[in-house]
Amino acid sequence: MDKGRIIRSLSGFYTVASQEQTVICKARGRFRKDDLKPLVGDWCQFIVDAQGQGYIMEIEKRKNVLVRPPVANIDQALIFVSWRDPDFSSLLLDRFLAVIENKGIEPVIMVTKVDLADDAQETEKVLAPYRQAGYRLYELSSQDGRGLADMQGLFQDKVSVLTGQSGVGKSSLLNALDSKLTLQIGEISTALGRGRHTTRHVELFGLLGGWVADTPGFSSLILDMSARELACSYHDFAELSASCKYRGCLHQHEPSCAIKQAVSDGKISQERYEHYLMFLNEIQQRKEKY
Ligand SMILES: Nc1nc2c(ncn2[C@@H]2O[C@H](COP(=O)(O)OP(=O)(O)OP(=O)(O)O)[C@@H](O)[C@H]2O)c(=O)[nH]1
Ligand SMILES: [Mg+2]
Ligand SMILES: [Zn+2]
Repeated sequence: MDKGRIIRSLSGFYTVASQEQTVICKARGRFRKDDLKPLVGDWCQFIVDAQGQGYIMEIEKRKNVLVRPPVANIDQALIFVSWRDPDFSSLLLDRFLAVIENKGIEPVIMVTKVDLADDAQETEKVLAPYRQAGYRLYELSSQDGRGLADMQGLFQDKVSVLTGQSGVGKSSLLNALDSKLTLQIGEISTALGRGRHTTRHVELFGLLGGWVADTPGFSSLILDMSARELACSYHDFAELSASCKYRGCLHQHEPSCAIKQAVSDGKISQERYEHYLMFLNEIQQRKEKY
C-alpha cells in the first residue's frame, strides 16, 4: 500500500502521485459502496499490481470540498486582483473574501500589475486595511518582477485554487514563476489554456513544490450563505464577535457590538464594514423574496 494524492481524473481513471511514483489507478476500495467518488485533491491509499495497474483502495477524510471546480483538500485560494486594468475594487475583493472564508478556505490576496501604480504609497494606503485585518497579501508585477521572489514558499506542499476576474494577470504570473509553463496570455477566459465548455474536468499541475488547480474557482460570487454565516465569515469579524453583547449579533442595529466599536476605533476600516452591510442587506433581501 502506498499513499498519494489524486492529481487528475478522467473517465474513471485517476492519476495518483506519491513520493516515489505517479500511477494511473482505477477505483476499487470499499468507499465505492458509500457512493464516494474519488476527487482530484484526495489523499488515498493505493496498490499497484504486477502489470503496473494501480487501484485506489481507500480515500482519506477530506478537510473541504469545492464543487466548481471539483477539488478536495484545498489549502488556499489565491485571489487575483489587479491594481489597474481592470482597476482595483475593494468591493469585489471583499466579496471574494466573504465567499472564500465562508467555505473555510484560507485566502491569499494577490495584487497584480503594481507596476501600473504611480508609487508605492498609492497602493499601500488602499491595501493597509487588509494587512491590518491579518490577510496574507502580495504586491506583484509580472512585468517588472516585483514580489516574485516572495512566491518561493507560497505553493510548497499545498493545493491552491486561483480565482479572479479575466485579465487580471493570473496566467502571466504563473508563467513568470515557472518558465516551463506556457499558459496563454491575453485571451478571454480560456481556463489556463482550455476551453470553457470542458469544465467539470480538473487537473492539478505542479508549481514551486505544490499543486495548483488548472481551472479558476469561485467564478460565481453569489453570497450563498445565511446572514449569520456572513457575520462570521471574515476571520477578524468572527474573532471579535465573541465580544458582541448579543450572541448571533449581525453587527447591524444591535447595541454593544464589538465590530461597530472596532470600526469607530479605526481597527476595522469603515469601507470594509460598509461593504459588509451591503452584503448583509443583499442576503436579507433575498430571504424576504422567497
Ligand atoms: N502592466 C502589466 N500588465 C500585465 C501584468 N500581468 C499581466 N498583464 C497584462 O494583462 C493582460 C491579461 O493577462 P493574463 O495573464 O492573460 O490574465 P488572466 O488573469 O490569465 O486572464 P484570463 O485567463 O482571461 O482569466 C495581458 O495583456 C498581460 O500582458 C503586469 O504585471 N503588469
Ligand atoms: Mg489566463
Ligand atoms: Zn456585533
